[in-house]
Amino acid sequence: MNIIKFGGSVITDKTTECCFKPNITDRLSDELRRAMTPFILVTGAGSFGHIQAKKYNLNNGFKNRSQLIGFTHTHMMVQKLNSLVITSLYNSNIPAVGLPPHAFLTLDNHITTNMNYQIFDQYLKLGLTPVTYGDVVLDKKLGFSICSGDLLLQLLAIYYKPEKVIFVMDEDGLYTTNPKTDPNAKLIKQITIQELNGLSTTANTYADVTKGMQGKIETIRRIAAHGIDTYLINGNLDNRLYYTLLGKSTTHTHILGEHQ
Ligand code: IP8
Repeated sequence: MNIIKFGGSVITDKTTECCFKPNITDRLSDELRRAMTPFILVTGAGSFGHIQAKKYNLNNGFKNRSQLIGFTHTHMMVQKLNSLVITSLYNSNIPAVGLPPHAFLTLDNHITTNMNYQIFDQYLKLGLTPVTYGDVVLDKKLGFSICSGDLLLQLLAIYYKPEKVIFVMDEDGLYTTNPKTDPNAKLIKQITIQELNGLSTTANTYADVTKGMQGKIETIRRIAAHGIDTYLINGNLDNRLYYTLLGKSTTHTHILGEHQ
């Protein structure tokens, strides 16, 4: 089994509120269908969540009642994105089910306190692909806060110990420096966690409420510590996901899980 995250920057246009990318999502769904390997899908919120969560300052918790309508708006939009992704999978004949995080997980000052894995177990057993996503959730200390797709991916990876964790992003993988600003940036094909530690300070960062690339590296570290391999791939290009799923040679970054 594999655990895959469709990044918000791949399946949405992050510069325009609630702008879905149907063609890319449909092609990725088709690659998943062709690969014929069981998986859990997590999606980022992209422009269906980050713009709204920032506007209502949701990640810092409940401060006043005027945020509540922002909670609902953000929740509505990420749910809408989930429905668009499920529809895309459905059109590729992949039986899937949307699992909203606020219904199976709670946080306490951003830390997970309660996560219902049984709901994933049961759907997987039936042959249904769980599709979950970054959302606003209850937070014991803060009232509510953001649960990112990366946190979900990390929790699910540690629980299921998948063969591969795959981040589908809008770049070819991890670079030696920020490829958006440095023309000499070089793609890293394979890296150990020890090597990655030396790189983290130069990593690219995006204006996300959930920390972007910097947070992703922290997530990858935690996943690798459990001996799980992570791949960073470009979802904008044909067959990168398909070949990675099949273990065939393609362009990506492979972060090796730590094996004691
Ligand atoms: O895009 C963020 O999830 P992410 C969720 O995976 C919201 O960081 C609601 C902004």
